[in-house]
Amino acid sequence: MNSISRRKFLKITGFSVGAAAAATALSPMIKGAKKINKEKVKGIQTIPTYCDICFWKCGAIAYLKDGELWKVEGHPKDPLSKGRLCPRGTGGVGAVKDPDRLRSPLIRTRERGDEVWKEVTWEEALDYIADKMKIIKSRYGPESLASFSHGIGGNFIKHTLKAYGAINFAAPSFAQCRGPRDVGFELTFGESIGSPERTDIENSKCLVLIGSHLGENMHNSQAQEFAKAVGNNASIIVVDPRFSVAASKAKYYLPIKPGTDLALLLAWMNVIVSEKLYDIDYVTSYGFGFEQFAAEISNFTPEWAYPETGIDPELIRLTAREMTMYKPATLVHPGRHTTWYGDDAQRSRAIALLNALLGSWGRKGGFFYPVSFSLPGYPYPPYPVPTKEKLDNPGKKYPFASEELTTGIREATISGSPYPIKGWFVYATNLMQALPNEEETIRAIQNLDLMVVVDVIPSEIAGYADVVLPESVYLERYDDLHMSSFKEPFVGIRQPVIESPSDQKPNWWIAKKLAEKLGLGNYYPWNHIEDYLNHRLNAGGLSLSQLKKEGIILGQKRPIYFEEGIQPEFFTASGKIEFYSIQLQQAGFDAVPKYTRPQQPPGGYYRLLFGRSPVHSFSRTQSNRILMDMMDENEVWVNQDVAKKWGLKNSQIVRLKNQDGIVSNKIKVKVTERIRTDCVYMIHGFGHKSKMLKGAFGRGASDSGLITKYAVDPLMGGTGMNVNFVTFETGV
Ligand SMILES: Nc1nc2c(c(=O)[nH]1)N[C@H]1C(S)=C(S)[C@@H](COP(=O)(O)OP(=O)(O)OC[C@H]3O[C@@H](n4cnc5c(=O)[nH]c(N)nc54)[C@H](O)[C@@H]3O)O[C@H]1N2
Ligand SMILES: Nc1nc2c(c(=O)[nH]1)N[C@H]1C(S)=C(S)[C@@H](COP(=O)(O)OP(=O)(O)OC[C@H]3O[C@@H](n4cnc5c(=O)[nH]c(N)nc54)[C@H](O)[C@@H]3O)O[C@H]1N2
Ligand code: SF4
Ligand SMILES: [Mo]
Repeated sequence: MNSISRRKFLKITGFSVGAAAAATALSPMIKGAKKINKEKVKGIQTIPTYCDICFWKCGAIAYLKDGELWKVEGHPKDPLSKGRLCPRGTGGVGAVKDPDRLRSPLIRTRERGDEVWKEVTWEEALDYIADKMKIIKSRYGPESLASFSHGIGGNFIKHTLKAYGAINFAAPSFAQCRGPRDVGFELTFGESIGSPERTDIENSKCLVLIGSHLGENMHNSQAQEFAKAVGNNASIIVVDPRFSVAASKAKYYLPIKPGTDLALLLAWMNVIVSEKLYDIDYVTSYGFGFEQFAAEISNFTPEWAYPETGIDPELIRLTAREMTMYKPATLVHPGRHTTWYGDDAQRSRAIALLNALLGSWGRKGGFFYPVSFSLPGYPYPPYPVPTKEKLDNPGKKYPFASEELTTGIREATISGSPYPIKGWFVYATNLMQALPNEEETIRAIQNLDLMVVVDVIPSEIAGYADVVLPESVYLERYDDLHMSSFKEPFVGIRQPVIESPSDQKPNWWIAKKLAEKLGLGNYYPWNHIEDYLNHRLNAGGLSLSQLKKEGIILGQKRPIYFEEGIQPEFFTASGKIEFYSIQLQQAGFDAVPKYTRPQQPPGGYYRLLFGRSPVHSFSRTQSNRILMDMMDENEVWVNQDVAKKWGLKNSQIVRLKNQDGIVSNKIKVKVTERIRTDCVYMIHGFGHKSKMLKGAFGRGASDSGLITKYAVDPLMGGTGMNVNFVTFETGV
């Protein structure tokens, strides 16, 4: 542990006991996990790699003891992990030994969704897929095969599909996650936030968290930097209908009425502008349309916002002034999972504008300018020229969508318009849990001639596949080079630490073999991924053997703030920070964000909110036995007054029923003062329906199942999912 003690770090997670227990629970060796060369080396071996339990990609060091996988720790040289993994990364070794893992390729023998399979060889599985892909290409054209993937592991699969002629690719990280935020910031500063986020939390003197539940949201660097900021006595302001772990560290906690954040943001800006507390030099030098903006927000006083948000006008004034006291080292965190209410890109734009008033963009303690290592791509032959356009956003219905829309591809698959989609190739994304309205996803799948899923466990989406391909987990494989943009440039490697226990294969092998079967072998001029990696590294004067040994190679540090010499440059239409957006106005949207009151729950119903557990990732870790030991089901948080009204006791088992009559699995009630009376809250990712996922099946309830309704963001097509209401069924 460097700058902060492990104890303090765990404390920030709000999971001190459990996470500490995880660290000790790891000591027993993971039996059956073979080491990479067959004869067992006595003693301790260390092999650097990077974590894949979530998409943060922390640099890690895997330890083998007498040839058996023992534990994984953070890589001290890695700018993201700084030598420490989060509880999920530490428990990542449990993914290797998950008894529910997929072991061999499977072909469906009954209806889609029945989960009845025959085991086949890789030859049979890939021949089956290649034959169907050839038929789709000849009947409909290669554009009619769409692909969904999430994470770096999808790179080679995408390469094969692009070589085949596919053009429709999407990930849930845009329309179900950070899309609105990135669009809101692009429209304002001309650049997006990116992942890992360009937020300089550790140097913030005042940190404003709007929903961002850092400490439960365990993105490692952010959680560590948050611990640092707390340690430095930064002033923390948390806005959340639920008293989160972050709220427990806050100087000011604002228990906002869900869905009204835009009203609060407008009122904060109203105070800052009317009291002339903004960074006048910054706004004058870099701002565009400030006068019009100031005029538009002049009516949105704290008194106006009070009945909307439930936040006392004096508290709004106090917190607005607090932010300006520390400017420009005040960071209003842009959030990440921002698909909430359908007005999300405009809410994110309001967050961007508030930061602009505080002068935090490009400044220390605000938003830094990320830097990255750069290596040329592998020189492949060009991909075929498409004859059709992408179909996820026909006619630019969502004019500001800057990435592809998963839900757009789903819609086109259902309607067959603008052209039919006949195949889905799904890599590492559990669409049944990630997309809202599961029934629509099933309807789309029923229109397909081919549905392939590459996964490590039998997820819900795998249950709907024609062919399931079992992948080696991250500790058993190579992946592409890791060169995220962050505070300093670096290149990291993922390399096999142990062998796969059964017939699982890495994505690069699957992608290359499939390409060969499709007659596209010329797109893989290399024999083994090591040749590919070495080729790319050599182009930058590095070598694979060096990177395999060191795990991380750092590049030259470069300036990341205006103060350090970064030239302020804004890639917006006006070349300035757009307080007033002519682009939005011309497209028929509000040039300055406006607030619309969200629909309220009917009597006896509560808004369904959801978030993260510090010890799980989405719907992917619930069968990991080490992480299960810390949390094996979710609970529904219910305010104590609401519980009283319904006669609910702590740990009582209920079902939740939503506005459309959908009823959840059984779930335990957590009676608490820590949430408002108009909403309930649960951790996402539980309530698995896949029978083959024995460890997680039926444990807890699924928020995804209850999200039948969603509000589409008119600017960029994101799916706001906080618009569902639930009531209790107690007679269970
Ligand atoms: N209801 C609801 N929906 C949500 C969210 C929510 O909170 N609630 N969150 C949204 C957000 S923010 C995001 S980013 C998305 C996330 O959406 P996804 O990225 O789809 O997340 P998961 O549900 O974990 O699905 C990941 C899948 O990849 C598989 N997998 C894990 N490791 C590997 C591997 O090494 N190789 C392969 N081939 N497969 C692997 C897992 O078993 C799992 O089936 O979901 C979004 N949707
Ligand atoms: N441990 C762990 N960490 C993760 C992940 C994981 O799976 N596991 N996933 C990662 C990913 S991809 C993402 S996108 C992030 C998601 O994490 P974040 O972006 O931090 O948070 P959200 O999921 O948007 O929001 C959840 C919080 O918002 C609050 N909230 C709900 N409605 C409202 C509202 O109307 N107003 C306000 N102000 N607050 C509201 C909830 O009470 C909750 O505290 O987490 C990342 N970190
Ligand atoms: S944040 Fe945690 S789970 Fe995600 S990559 Fe880092 S250590 Fe792994
Ligand atoms: Mo996300």
